[in-house]
Amino acid sequence: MFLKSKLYWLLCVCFIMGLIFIVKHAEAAGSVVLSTCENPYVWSCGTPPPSSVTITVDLKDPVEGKSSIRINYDVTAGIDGGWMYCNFSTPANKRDWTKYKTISFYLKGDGGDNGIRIGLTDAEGELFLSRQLFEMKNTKWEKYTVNLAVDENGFAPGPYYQPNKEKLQSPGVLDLKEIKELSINIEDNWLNPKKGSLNIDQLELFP
Ligand SMILES: [Ca+2]
Ligand SMILES: [Ca+2]
Repeated sequence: MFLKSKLYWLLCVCFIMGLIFIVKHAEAAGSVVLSTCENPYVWSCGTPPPSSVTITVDLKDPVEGKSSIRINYDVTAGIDGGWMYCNFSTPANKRDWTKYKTISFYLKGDGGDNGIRIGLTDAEGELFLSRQLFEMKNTKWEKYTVNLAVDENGFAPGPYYQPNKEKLQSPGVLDLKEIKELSINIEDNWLNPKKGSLNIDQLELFP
């Protein structure tokens, strides 16, 4: 009897663990990796001279694979105190994100006072920025997750680069059907120096 009940409970535990494994596995299978950050050429960056921004692969200490993407920026001497932009053109370009609820990525800062916001441009050209400012004070890898929605843990309409609202079909609505662009937007602390570096790795969408 004792042996029988022991076997029963053992089978129960195995069954539950099996279920947990299947559920976890199913979730992982439903995610999609946007970038493993092994190839710098799918990223494009711009800033007016004499400011500068460069994108390279960093082989030291990646989260996944062989490398992460490293962005070095110096916008100290730029127009209006500097401007920079860094966008991820493919494979985000016109991709249907409607199946996904969150985006995650790994970020490592340089200890400086600046931060980034993740930006999404929808099919109508509307720019949305993550409400959370991801600070560069943290010099260790950290995983961040953002809701793919206009809400407090997600995005808000960006304050600049917006198309004419009257011509839009869904102003203020983040339409995930054709995401044109994923961007990294440096936000400075309004003090000098407006320069530094950051590393980013493993951008992924989750259902
Ligand atoms: Ca990588
Ligand atoms: Ca819209």
